[in-house]
Amino acid sequence: MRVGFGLGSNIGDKPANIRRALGLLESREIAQLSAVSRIYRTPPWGDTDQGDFANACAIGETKLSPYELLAAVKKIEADMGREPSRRWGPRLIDVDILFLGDHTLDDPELTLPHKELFGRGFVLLPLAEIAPDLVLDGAPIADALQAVERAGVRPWEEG
Ligand code: PH2
Ligand code: MG
Ligand code: MG
Repeated sequence: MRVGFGLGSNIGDKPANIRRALGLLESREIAQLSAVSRIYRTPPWGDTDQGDFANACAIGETKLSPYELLAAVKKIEADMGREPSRRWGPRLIDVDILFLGDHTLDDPELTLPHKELFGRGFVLLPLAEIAPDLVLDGAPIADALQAVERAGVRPWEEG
């Protein structure tokens, strides 16, 4: 089944953390990735009292069920050394499941598609880069991207 991931980091070597998590998604056979976006530098959203994030998105194929997938990404976060923080606070690595096929799920543990996806330029821009024709919950990603605030979201290299 097709799966989309959103990755974020704002502690340590941020791009390296993103790349390591992407490598673990593949080496642990959680998903076979078919497209990975560039890494973007993004202003902190939701809680602005912290450093910029590195963000990226990836798309692939998985055989795992929603909750197996959730456990697997949580294990990557824990194994990489993520420590508990405040809501929307600093994190070494965050691996979010953005969508899984056409699954819709509204559970405190897991919402599919990801509940805040449509409000977040730091997710929509990298996702649209690799899946410009994606439609989620009936909403074309291109339309969502037009509507969202995405000031300051830029490729990492631009500094
Ligand atoms: N993640 C959050 C809260 N705020 N801001 C940016 N720029 N990037 C993130 O990945 C991010 C955030 C909680 O998941
Ligand atoms: Mg997140
Ligand atoms: Mg998360």
